[in-house]
Amino acid sequence: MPVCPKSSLLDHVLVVIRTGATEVTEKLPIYSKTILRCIPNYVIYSDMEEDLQGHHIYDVLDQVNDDVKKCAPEFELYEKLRSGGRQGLDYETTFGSGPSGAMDNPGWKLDKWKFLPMVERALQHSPDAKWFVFIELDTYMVWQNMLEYLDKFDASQPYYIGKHMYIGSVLFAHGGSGFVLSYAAADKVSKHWKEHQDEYEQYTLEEWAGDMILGKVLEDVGVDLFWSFPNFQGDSLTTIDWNITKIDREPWCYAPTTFHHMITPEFSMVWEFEQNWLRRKQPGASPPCFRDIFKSLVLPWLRAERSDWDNISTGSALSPAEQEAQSSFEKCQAVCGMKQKCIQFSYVQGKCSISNELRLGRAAELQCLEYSNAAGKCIKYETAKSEGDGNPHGESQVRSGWIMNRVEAYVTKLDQSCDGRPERHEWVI
Ligand SMILES: *[C@@H]1O[C@H](CO)[C@@H](O)[C@H](O)[C@H]1NC(C)=O
Ligand SMILES: *[C@H]1O[C@H](CO)[C@@H](O)[C@H](O)[C@H]1NC(C)=O
Repeated sequence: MPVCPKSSLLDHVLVVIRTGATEVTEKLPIYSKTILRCIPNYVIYSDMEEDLQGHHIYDVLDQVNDDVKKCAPEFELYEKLRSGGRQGLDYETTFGSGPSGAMDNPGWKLDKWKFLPMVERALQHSPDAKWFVFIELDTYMVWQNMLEYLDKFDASQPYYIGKHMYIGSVLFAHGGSGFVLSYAAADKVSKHWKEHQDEYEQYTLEEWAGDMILGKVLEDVGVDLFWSFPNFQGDSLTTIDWNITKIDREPWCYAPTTFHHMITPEFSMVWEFEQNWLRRKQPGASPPCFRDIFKSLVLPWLRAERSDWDNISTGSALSPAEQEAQSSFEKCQAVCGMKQKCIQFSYVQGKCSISNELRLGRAAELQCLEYSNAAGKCIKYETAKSEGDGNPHGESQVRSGWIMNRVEAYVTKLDQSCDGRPERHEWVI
């Protein structure tokens, strides 16, 4: 049995999971094995109604006007799903294609239509809830932190809480990072949407991001976004820069409620970490912060050299004098060592990359040259030059390394930045 967090809010939060038929079979199993086990009230909204792996999944698009369904091309997928289910879909429809990956998956294009009906449905589903937490299947939610965080707000007020983002002049909470509406805010959105459904459907036809469309409605009803970075943030365990700084806040001393773009092994790692934390937790103890997660799950993996490992950074350019670094792992390491701020590097046959940012990265056979945050994955790999030397663990494998004394100094410096503060510093409130 898992250890689950205790909170007086436990029965007053509805967790709303937004997904699509093209991804749900692959992503639901790890969700069920981990975080869903501790969430008493949740609901799953999708573009197709079905019973799957013991869960009922709702079609949240059934309220979209029929005229829209006829004229918006992305509803072709919806109609296909309604008539033939998932079986009839081809590979490209399911996974998308092209460099941006997920971005041109028809399932993703359909996604923007779910946001407004989803709020209304969630209210109907749990009319007594105080809070509605909206996440996606690749969002890992640190449930104990979410509960503790929400407890700091007055649920009777209209609240819209999340990681800030802009498209044009519209400010909104980024969907993949997770966001929260209090009952009062959700109720305003729902009422306003019902009165202006045609206008917002027209707006949705013209725009591409559902989280932004919802942000527009919140703006229209006069509910401001509460900027909660880094309690909400958009990176995964392995791709986050552990000192990423936005709106003058460094994550280290804060408690995360979400990680985004999380893959199955990362779900397992953070879940195990949370379980251990909850088992040892004393009443009133501080919540797990970024620094605690770093020390348990990242630091033990860092070393001077790791084979078949890609730290996933874009790196800074090497000067002509440093081109020699391209000739071997050791020379690459030496160049990083000579640059004062360089903390990690990676090497694959003929290509050295260095970086001042600390990221864990992932086991990999190929070196990632371009990582897309939007797609949540590497979009350009270095193709290993095959020299036909018959050595599968030779120079064509990517290797990474960290400058370990700098990692130590990095941790010390960031720790001091938390410990030097007079008050508790885990939450943006
Ligand atoms: C973390 O980032 C901040 C802001 O960019 C910078 O001032 C600080 O030196 C960085 N800390 C470390 C340990 O690199
Ligand atoms: C990590 O590896 C990538 C290549 O995979 C490289 O471009 C980058 O510079 C390395 N990052 C760091 C921080 O060393």
